[in-house]
Amino acid sequence: MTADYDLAIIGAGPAGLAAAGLAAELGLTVALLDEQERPGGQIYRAIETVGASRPLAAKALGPDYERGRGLVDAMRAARVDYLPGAVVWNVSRELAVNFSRQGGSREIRARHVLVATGAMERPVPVPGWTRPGVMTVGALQIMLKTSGLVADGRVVLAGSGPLLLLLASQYVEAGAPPAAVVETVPRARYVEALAHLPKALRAAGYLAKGVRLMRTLARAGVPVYRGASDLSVEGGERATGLAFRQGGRERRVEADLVALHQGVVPNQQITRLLGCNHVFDDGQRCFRPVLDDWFATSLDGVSVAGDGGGIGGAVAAEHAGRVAVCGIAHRLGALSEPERDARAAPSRAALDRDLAVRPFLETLYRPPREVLEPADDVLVCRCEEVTAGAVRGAAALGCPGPNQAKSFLRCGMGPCQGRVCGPVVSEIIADALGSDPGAVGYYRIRPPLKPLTLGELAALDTDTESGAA
Ligand SMILES: Cc1cc2nc3c(=O)[nH]c(=O)nc-3n(C[C@H](O)[C@@H](O)[C@H](O)COP(=O)(O)OP(=O)(O)OC[C@H]3O[C@@H](n4cnc5c(N)ncnc54)[C@H](O)[C@@H]3O)c2cc1C
Repeated sequence: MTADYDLAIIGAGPAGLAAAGLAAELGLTVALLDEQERPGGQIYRAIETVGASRPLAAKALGPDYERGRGLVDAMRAARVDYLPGAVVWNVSRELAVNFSRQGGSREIRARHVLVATGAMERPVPVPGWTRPGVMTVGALQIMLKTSGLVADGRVVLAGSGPLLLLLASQYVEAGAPPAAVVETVPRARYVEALAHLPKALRAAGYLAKGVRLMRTLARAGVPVYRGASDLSVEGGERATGLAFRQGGRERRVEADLVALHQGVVPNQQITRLLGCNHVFDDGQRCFRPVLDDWFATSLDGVSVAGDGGGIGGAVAAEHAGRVAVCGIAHRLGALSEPERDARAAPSRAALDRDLAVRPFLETLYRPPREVLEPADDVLVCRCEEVTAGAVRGAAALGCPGPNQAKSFLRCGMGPCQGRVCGPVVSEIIADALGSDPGAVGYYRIRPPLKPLTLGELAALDTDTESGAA
């Protein structure tokens, strides 16, 4: 089988952009595919358009956002076949990549595939989370970046993680301070996280940024409720408030919109589809693909860089993209072993420095049990309307894992293909069986990864021997 490209990169966030630029510089032929219409990924979403058309959003998004401009400009200047609006719905073990674009479907073949598909927000299945008027914090940030929009009315942000505080402060800068921030980090967790502080100081910039964000909220007079638990979105046809417990007291804040967040987890759809080995990372409380020192997976010819390989943040994603490309270029014969090592050394050192803050953050922001194992009447699979109780019931009947739960309940079989409920279904079954998610496993993922019309499928332009669909 002849390849169209040396390297196909899926995802044009910091990992994919940095990888594409370096790969082209090393003489590899590169295709860079992303379902978004513009490069930048999650963090640098709309970076090319935001300044000119939405100056307010640009100011609100802050200096870290600006870092993306250099990455995007370098990719644009490099010899890279950049394919925006390309939704990848299948990758075969023979390294054929199928994607929908402009109403049709295409296939490209590569000698190596780099998966740089980033992270997704962890589901936050608290009572009432499916009511109209509830969104995720990430979704609010997407509105701000792509359209310069802030939500109307009283916005309450609830949960934990750096993105929660970041968006709250971006809302302040945009002139729309949230009505309240409700943080679920227990007080004891701060003490526990202190053990990791000396190491975290190697990446002190992140700690300073956290302090800055909190100061911004304090200056704007945003009420911050700390140590909250038992979150529940109240309302009838739509959300009207958020109830929670704090310091042994029941509390309630009025809201027109509640935005929930409990950190992000790797997007593992493509590596699962390819049958790569995965491991459950207890520190990050999520599955991630098993990777070697060069970010290669267990399947020859497939690597992963960025948050898709384990959560490290945007700057780490960029460095990982470059290290991965050095490994790929060596595998494809474009770099000798000493050249590979020398070329990767600065990025590897920067990556190590940047990741030093992770144990601190992971300890502080470990998701609470009430989100990992929600109450029986809470919906966990929104597509097929399956509750946590139904999943527990299936486990009690002998269902040993998420794939069997699919046949019992259809959970994970809707349009999102388990992306939303996957992490929580594994947690619930593991807890019900007195096991751990690593042992009960995760959904088996099948193509198409994303909804695909028959017209797009019929238009598939391919001459593969293996067959694409
Ligand atoms: C909603 C959201 C907002 C975030 N905002 C911030 C922030 O403001 N600041 C911060 O520090 N961190 C933020 N993060 C964390 C963030 O993911 C960064 O750590 C960083 O963007 C990771 O870079 P990456 O290159 O690994 O992936 P990403 O930047 O996520 O890029 C992955 C790209 O892959 C594309 N992709 C995924 N699946 C497919 C497919 N099947 N076909 C085609 N393309 C695909 C996506 O469209 C995306 O552009 C956010 C995360 C989320 C989920």
